[in-house]
Amino acid sequence: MIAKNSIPMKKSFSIALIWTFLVPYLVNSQPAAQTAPSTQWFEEASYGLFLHFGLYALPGGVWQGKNYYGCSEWLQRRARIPVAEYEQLATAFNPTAYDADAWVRFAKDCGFKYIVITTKHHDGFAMFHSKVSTFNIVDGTPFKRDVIKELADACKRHGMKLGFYYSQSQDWHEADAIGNDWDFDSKARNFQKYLDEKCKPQLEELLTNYGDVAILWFDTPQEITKAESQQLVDWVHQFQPNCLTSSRVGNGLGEYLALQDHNLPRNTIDRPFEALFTHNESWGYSQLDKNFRNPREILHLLLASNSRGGNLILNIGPKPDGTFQQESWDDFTKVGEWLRANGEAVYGAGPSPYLDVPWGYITTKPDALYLHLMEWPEDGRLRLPAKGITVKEASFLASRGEMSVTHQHGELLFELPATAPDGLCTVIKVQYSGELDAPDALLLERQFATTLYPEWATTGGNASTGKERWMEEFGDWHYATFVDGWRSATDQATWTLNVAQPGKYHVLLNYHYPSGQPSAEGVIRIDGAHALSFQSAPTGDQIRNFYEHRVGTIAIGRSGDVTLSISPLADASTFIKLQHVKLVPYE
Ligand code: FHN
Repeated sequence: MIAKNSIPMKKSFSIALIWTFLVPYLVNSQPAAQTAPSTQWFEEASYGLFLHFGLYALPGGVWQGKNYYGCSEWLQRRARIPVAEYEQLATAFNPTAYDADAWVRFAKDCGFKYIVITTKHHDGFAMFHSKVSTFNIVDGTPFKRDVIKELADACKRHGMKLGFYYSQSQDWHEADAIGNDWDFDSKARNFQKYLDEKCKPQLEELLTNYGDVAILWFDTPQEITKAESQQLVDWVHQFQPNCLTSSRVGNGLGEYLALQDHNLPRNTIDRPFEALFTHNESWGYSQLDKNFRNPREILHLLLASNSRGGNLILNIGPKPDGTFQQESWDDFTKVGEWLRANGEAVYGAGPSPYLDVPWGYITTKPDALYLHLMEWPEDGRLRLPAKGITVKEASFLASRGEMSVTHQHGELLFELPATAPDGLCTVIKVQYSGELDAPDALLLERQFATTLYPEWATTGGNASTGKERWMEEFGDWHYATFVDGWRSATDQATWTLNVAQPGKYHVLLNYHYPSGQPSAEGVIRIDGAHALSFQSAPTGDQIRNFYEHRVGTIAIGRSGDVTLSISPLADASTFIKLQHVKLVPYE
């Protein structure tokens, strides 16, 4: 049940009066005790649609004949467009093909359970009818329609939850907000004035004029203090106690965690969270960005998020006419078709109890495992260590067909057809009784490559795990976790493998090792015994320069839990920055 112990403030005065007379009182008074809103619906939703729609769609990444690759919604800042000039975009913004009902029907068909739309991005333009600033879609454009109102009404009609993205710190239109250092002098900034006179009044409008708001999706909490973040959370809950706030309100607040852009977790996160990706690379529509993720890649993102206990929110930047690009229409629809047949394994499903499986992902419900096979075993045999349970039934979720499954020595063995029943990803539902005891090790199979990531390693000595990020285009963040810091022969990273049967594997090391230094030599040990020595090659100096180097072959001579460790061969001044190890079956 969701607690409703805070009563929304009635709007009986004009906003101007409220701000003149009540602000000092509201700012100084203690917020009413709040019960945190329930995240239950969010955790069950699993899949959300993000929409970055705004004036930036019009230039779509091109300004005065120059191409700005990457995030189109940052165009004003990247091209240092003066406010007065940027405002002119509004006079041409006329998305006459916008059809909120069609958007929401599309979202439903594609399997999204909530939508979050930009109501005001960093450029400061309100996509709703705001009385606080005329820099809004109704007062400032020939379109004159309230995009957010139409979407809110359509969501209500179709039973779709709706959240509002609102850039609380950056507002390049305002001298007192953060971000515009080409028009304004940041030293003269009065941030609290901006909070009081634009940010909070606009939030109040959003929270009082558009019905139930599921999420207030704050973003880029730059330079904001904890007290200011808290003000915003309290402000939201004062009007809508059930509205969730994203962690990007800043300073560790917010009811759920929005991960970094374009970043997936490798381990289960014990807190409601959302991974966020765009369909291509820009969040807003860009004429230049054709780097779309295909349906299979989208499904990987969804299942990688779900199997670690969180949601995926996937973004479209609508075109300036108010429609979606055909690629998004087609690709999201295909994922939606898959979800129609397999949604039981996604919506409301819990995280995997396994560290990792090499063929796909696992999600769970009470007394059921859902095995998402993104790769299909060539010989039709699949094993899953699963102690402590009795299988009641195993079947393909989409086709409902049953299969042969035996349970021996704590392992389930599935006999599967030669080809996957569902090309995109076949789900096997395993219903069981008992208490599942999943191995705390990575499965090493004779039919699949297994990748050992730093997040699953135990490091010893000076070796430690870290993370780097970089951009190829502006704003398209890429991440690499790695093991680094190892310099002595006793420093190491170790993975535990659950091995099905003895076998030989190619070893591919993916690492970064800048040129201009002596080659690094390392050793791979199996169960502590020397298995392979290797020498590094230079990879290039940029942190994005990782090289997948096949360094040799190892034999694993027994089944059961086996350790694989890597160390420098001898004490040295440098060693590789290791992104992952891939073991590829030799035969
Ligand atoms: O700067 C924004 C960006 O434009 C986009 O809105 C993303 C979405 O998560 N958030 C910020 C960068 O993290």
